Amino acid sequence: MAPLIGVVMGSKSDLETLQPALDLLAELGVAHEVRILSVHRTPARALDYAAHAESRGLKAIVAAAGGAAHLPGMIAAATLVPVLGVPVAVTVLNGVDALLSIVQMPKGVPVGTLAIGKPGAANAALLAMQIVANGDAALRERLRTWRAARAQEVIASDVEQEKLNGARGGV
Ligand code: RP5
Repeated sequence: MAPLIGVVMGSKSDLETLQPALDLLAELGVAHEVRILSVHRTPARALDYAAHAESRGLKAIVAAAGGAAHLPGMIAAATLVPVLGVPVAVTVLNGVDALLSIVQMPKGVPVGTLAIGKPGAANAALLAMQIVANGDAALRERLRTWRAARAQEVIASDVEQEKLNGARGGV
């Protein structure tokens, strides 16, 4: 099946950070592809990918990078497919450098910026799927079920905690 979501990163070393995104895309059954594209080491390949994203049918691109982190912005500059940026913590600045780089896109070329690291990667995948779900009712229902299950986990923890409180005769 043709990919609907592209997951791109500046280096193979970013892959571990992106794993939660890939796991969610697989769990929710959304066709996706993974590419290693560096805008400072392989600029032509990165821009070619962005230039053909729309015609290839991609509906959203998750773009992750660390350090100066210009990949999401450069991809966004070459396509109208929504780009969701994930800052990766790889330098002594622990991802704050990448966060500021990605979030501070100048007016006119937006990059939706998520949190640093694995939580941001997971949320980027969820947001990308929510974009796809605008035209896919079945996917929207899978996302609804997934989110309800997360709520159920918290409720189960709270019920367990209430039992402990009761056993102690109150906190
Ligand atoms: C960025 O530089 C990449 O996104 C990666 O986070 C960082 C380090 O890359 P490697 O030196 O591990 O290839 O472009």
